[in-house]
Amino acid sequence: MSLHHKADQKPVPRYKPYNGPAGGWGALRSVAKAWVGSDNALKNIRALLKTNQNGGFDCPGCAWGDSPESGMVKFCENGAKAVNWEATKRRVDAAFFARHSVSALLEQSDYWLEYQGRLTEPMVYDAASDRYQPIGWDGAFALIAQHLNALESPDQAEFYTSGRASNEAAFLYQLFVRAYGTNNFPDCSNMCHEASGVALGQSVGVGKGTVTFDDFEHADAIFVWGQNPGTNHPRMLDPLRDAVKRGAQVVCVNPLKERGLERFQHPQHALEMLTNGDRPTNTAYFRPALGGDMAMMRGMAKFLLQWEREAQASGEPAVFDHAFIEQHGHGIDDYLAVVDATSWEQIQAQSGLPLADIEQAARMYRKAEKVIMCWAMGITQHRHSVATIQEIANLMLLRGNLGVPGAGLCPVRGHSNVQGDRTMGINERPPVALLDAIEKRFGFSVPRHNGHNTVEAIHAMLDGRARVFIGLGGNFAQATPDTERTAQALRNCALTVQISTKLNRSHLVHGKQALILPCLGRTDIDQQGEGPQAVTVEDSFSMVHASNGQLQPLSRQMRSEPAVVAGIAAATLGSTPVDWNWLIADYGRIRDLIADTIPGFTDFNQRLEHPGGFYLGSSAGARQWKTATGRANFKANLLPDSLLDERVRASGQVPDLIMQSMRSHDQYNTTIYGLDDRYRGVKGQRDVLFVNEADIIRLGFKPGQKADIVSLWADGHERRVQGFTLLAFDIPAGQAAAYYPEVNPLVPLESVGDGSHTPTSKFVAIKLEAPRETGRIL
Ligand SMILES: Nc1nc2c(c(=O)[nH]1)N[C@H]1C(S)=C(S)[C@@H](COP(=O)(O)OP(=O)(O)OC[C@H]3O[C@@H](n4cnc5c(=O)[nH]c(N)nc54)[C@H](O)[C@@H]3O)O[C@H]1N2
Ligand SMILES: Nc1nc2c(c(=O)[nH]1)N[C@H]1C(S)=C(S)[C@@H](COP(=O)(O)OP(=O)(O)OC[C@H]3O[C@@H](n4cnc5c(=O)[nH]c(N)nc54)[C@H](O)[C@@H]3O)O[C@H]1N2
Ligand SMILES: [Mo]
Repeated sequence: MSLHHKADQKPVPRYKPYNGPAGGWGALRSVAKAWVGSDNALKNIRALLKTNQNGGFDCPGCAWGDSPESGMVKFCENGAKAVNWEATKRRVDAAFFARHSVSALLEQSDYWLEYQGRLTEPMVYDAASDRYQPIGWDGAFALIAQHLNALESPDQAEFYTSGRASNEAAFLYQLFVRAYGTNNFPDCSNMCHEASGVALGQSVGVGKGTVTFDDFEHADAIFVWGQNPGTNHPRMLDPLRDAVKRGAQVVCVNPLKERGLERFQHPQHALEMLTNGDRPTNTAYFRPALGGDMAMMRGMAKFLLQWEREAQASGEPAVFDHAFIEQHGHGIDDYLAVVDATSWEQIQAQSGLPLADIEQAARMYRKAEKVIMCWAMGITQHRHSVATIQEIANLMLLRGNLGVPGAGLCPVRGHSNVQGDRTMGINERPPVALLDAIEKRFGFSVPRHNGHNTVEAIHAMLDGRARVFIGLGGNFAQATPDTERTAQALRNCALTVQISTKLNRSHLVHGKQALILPCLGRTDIDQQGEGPQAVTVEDSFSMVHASNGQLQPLSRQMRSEPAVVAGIAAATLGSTPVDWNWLIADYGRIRDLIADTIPGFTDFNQRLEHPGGFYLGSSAGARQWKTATGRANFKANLLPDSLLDERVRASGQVPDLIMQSMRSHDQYNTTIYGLDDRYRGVKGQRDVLFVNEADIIRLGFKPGQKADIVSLWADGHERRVQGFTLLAFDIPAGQAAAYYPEVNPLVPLESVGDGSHTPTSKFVAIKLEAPRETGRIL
């Protein structure tokens, strides 16, 4: 049960298909339990009522936006869990660390670690006692400065960011790091929507989505590719359901029948709840092979081309939007040539779909005047993700589905401010214009060479090329691939610093010296010299708005993220290029600097006063193309020859299954709220592998048995996780699914997206073996 039982009680694992709709009574029941379970019920109810309302705080859950006009209280079951999790009364303080050595804590599960509560005071690792001990803030800042200033080159330090950091924190952080002298900004986005940024930048000149909340009310069709909004973006179910209600098509493409995409009941609609009525959230559902989406899209393009030619021959209205293509497009001939050259056989084999399905999807796309395409991790975490996302753009350009109300591209972001962090300059490959603007405004010469992304940072730490790691949020040790090698990378460091709200494995897998710096979260009141401060965030629709903490912080020793960054900066650089501590007294001063350097933020402080915030705009959404050609580019990518990487084939073994890693309903990334996954029918367990029953039998096992999972990659490393229970599940043959982060040890560090460097978390070639300890129980 979410948060209800203590993390150290052992639950009984169960597995039984879930028959209810998504949302609904099940969600309310789960939230009620979370409230009671956090020991802080009243406080949390007050907090929730303030979430995503003007004057309240931005939900620390996902990056889905809300209509700025509506005053409705907007929160969802999983947003409620996120708020509740942060607003706990439990504390991890000096007494806690005195009780537990780091080696003892390493034996605990991730679930147990985070459940212990909020970090409340700065701590430093003491090797002699293998314990964290208290340290003053000044001492902590001095230690960091000493390490940073001792490095031979600033490029020997890595500065990680997770996507909860506010715009103010992120802006200060990048300013400090660049003034220090490096662009080493590995961030969670490198493991998330990086491919969307790279692909769309080349196709339409901007790495963000082009739609706003209102567009969903005007679309004739909404495609949802590789996304599970019922769990990860529950507030998105409303517009999907409304779309179905008014007769629009909602087309879901997902190998798993995700409950939220099938039926949804709104927990805040009294009538629906009472009658137990639920409404469909989709009108068609296609279940491709893992990584088969691009082939499906290419098939759709091939049908469109065929119909376009037929229309031309018969004089019927055109299928393509010729006026748009003429005025805005570039490269259509090359693109149509590769569409022609792609064989139906390859399309069918790689997509895993019958041609009739692809034809139906193509018809639905053609029939709709205005189309929105949404996607998330099922699309972005593959080797050919950049090409796949460019194929989405190609399809949309063919029919001019860009820059008109009700149509456009919608990469649905993950962390609540991951998009804003990039806008603020958290970017290891920074655009020249950004660097020029910083140089001009602050008068120091910025580093011009590219820095490390997440995977490059791990390699650098493994090889000893990087020796200091600083994490502004997140859980680097668990979120990254190839867990054992990443752990080694962190342990190689001279110093690791984690700026965090909660205890996690990254505090335990540390460098020779290590610091834990406890910070305020989104829900906490942020009191500074000039009064309580608001921070700002940007959602998936490029809306920027303020977030005001509402709850009294648990401890006076916690500091805000901007204050921590300023402290590190002042200790390392003194008062250059800015007076860091003066900025912290009033974040409006940081926003003035943002207004001076980041495009779109002119008069930042004044515009924030508008209720609901302001829209940054989208150049592609306005049909302005900031690409090399100055036009919207059709990208002529070939389908991959084989979805299987050469290095898998070179292992000499044939995979038993291809596995994706995904989120359960009771987690936020590496934060585990509970051991259940309600919509998939799983209770009290996470070490499970979802497999088709026929495959379980074919591989010589029985449903419910345990197996070890080994991944294939020809580099001499063994990658294994042990004792996973095989669940017979409604999943296409040949596929498997398991939970992130439990299976991260299986993702090879070298298995990354072309052009995105994103670990291929949705495509891992695996074999099943009888459990090592026990032998096969047959
Ligand atoms: N409650 C909650 N909310 C969250 C998060 C959380 O952990 N918990 N995480 C946040 C973050 S950082 C992110 S990035 C988002 C993630 O949001 P999602 O992208 O929805 O997250 P995943 O669980 O990784 O789900 C991937 C979905 O893609 C499908 N899929 C996998 N492989 C393929 C494929 O090859 N093709 C297709 N078509 N589908 C595929 C899976 O079956 C699954 O439904 O959510 C954000 N919101
Ligand atoms: N196998 C596999 N791996 C994946 C994925 C996958 O689908 N499969 N998904 C990837 C994706 S999409 C992402 S985004 C990454 C996520 O990677 P991260 O962002 O690094 O991981 P999180 O689990 O979100 O980080 C949780 C920690 O952040 C800290 N925290 C929470 N709130 C705050 C705050 O307000 N401030 C600060 N300073 N700290 C805070 C807490 O200490 C908590 O323990 O993981 C990636 N890894
Ligand atoms: Mo993400």
